[in-house]
Amino acid sequence: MNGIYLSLGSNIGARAGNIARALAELPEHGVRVVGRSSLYETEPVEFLAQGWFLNCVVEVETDLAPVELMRALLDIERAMGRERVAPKGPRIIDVDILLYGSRVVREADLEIPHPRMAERRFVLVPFAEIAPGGVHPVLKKTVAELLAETADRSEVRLFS
Ligand code: PH2
Ligand code: MG
Ligand code: MG
Repeated sequence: MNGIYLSLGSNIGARAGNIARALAELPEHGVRVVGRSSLYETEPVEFLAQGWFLNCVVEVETDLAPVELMRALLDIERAMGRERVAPKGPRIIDVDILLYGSRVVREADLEIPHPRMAERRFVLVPFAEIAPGGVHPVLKKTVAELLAETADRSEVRLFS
């Protein structure tokens, strides 16, 4: 069965430290990290006039329902002082739900699977590192297939 997967990104300040802090906060909210990808340095997409990001994907376990999980992630972002300057613009931390098992959620404030995940190498490359066989429940394709087929050509490099 599909697990629950989150994408983390940061392109302001101590990027690796920001991601580490968000990961450390997850257990305080009832979210256990059971797998994580490497960190990748990634070219900004969609909103281009901003610095490169660090991104990773983690697998988690939680009893929180999708909306509760989203609220917990927003709490973590707020506690870390995230300001929403521009949509898709620079941010200290961004934590998004990619997949929640095979659940499909289509609400105004929450969409799962993440609506743009198939168009983003900064998601698909780290995702394929930890779960190439994860299945997108709407597109009915694996993460490895989505990565092979994506039209996105933006750069994603292993960060060391
Ligand atoms: N997040 C965005 C928009 N663009 N580009 C990269 N490389 N990484 C991101 O996390 C990212 C982005 C909106 O959430
Ligand atoms: Mg977000
Ligand atoms: Mg996002």
